[in-house]
Amino acid sequence: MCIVSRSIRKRTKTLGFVPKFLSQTQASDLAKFKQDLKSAKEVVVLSGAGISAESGIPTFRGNDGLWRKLSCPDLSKPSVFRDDPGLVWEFYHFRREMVLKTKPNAGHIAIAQYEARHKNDKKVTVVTQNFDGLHAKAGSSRVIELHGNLFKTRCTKCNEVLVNTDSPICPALAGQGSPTSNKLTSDIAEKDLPHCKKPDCNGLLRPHIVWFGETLEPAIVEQTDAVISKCNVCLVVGTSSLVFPAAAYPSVMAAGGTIVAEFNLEPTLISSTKFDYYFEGPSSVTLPEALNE
Ligand code: BJW
Ligand code: ZN
Repeated sequence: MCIVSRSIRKRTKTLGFVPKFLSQTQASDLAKFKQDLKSAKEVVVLSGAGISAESGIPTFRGNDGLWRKLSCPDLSKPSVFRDDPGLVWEFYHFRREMVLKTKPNAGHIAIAQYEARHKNDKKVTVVTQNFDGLHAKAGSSRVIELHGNLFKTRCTKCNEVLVNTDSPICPALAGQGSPTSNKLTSDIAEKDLPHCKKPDCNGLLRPHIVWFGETLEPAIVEQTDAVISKCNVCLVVGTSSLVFPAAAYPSVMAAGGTIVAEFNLEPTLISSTKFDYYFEGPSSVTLPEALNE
């Protein structure tokens, strides 16, 4: 399958305006991108939910991104957890159980294999908005998780972060969290939800996920700033580029001279103005084509 690509940097620079998307397939852009990648020493893959869609995990803003008719901004707020932690835990229990059954797809694997092939001549870092752990499962060794991880908990009292892959995470959640139920409140009592095991704490645990209005972990932001400031080529994969600060990184990199290539099913709002390359199609197809030498 040949991927549709559009090279836009030269035109925006010389003409001073953004042309309409070019209509014909330009296979030569793929060759040019591969040439750019060849000379890169530091490569960043900035990924979003689209890369995991073909592993069976719904995207946030796609057609199947609703849970009980609620969208991600309806649920991903600290106030919702304060009001009904049981409801939020049901939502995360459903997602944990679903993700436990998934596997990395050809897109995740192409990135991990590219890193392995270039372990002596390039630094490849994945900066992901996803919290499904599939990049690490595929074998990527440098993964920065901007928005946390479904299989980590954080104590609301002592802030301890722990990995937890228990299924279910607590007995009260067994069989709960159906996405098709009409219930918008939970019957699960707070005392039956996961709690901190430190005897002197016993605080309520929450998913270690960054919700809207919460700041990203300072150490994560620092690590990300360090890799994006040195990056030569960035692949922006499967993100709508609507959520900040992640949405700002490609523009920051492009402004600093990084070559930026977008891989998506459809152009995003910023792709026509900010990026050098646009490769259209499912990332399980476009990434192997772009990364396999
Ligand atoms: C495929 C494909 C295939 C499909 N192949 N492609 C500056 C301006 C305006 C607002 C703000 C700002 N700075 C901060 C804010 C507020 C807010 C924000 O960004 N709001 C916007 C919505 C406007 N940001 C925050 O609150 C952040 N905190 C912060 O900045 O703190 C400081 C601060 C606070 C308040 C004010 C100002 C400063 C935290 C954001 C945390 C987001 N967390 C979530 C949690 C979800 C929880 C859950 O569901 O469990 O993270 S939101 C959700 O969106 C999730 C994702 O990681 C994130 C990004 O989504 P993503 O990955 O892009 O997915 P989709 O679904 O949107 O797109 C999928 C794409 O894939 C599409 O393009 C498809 O076409 C494509 N695709 N199949 C290739 N096979
Ligand atoms: Zn604790």
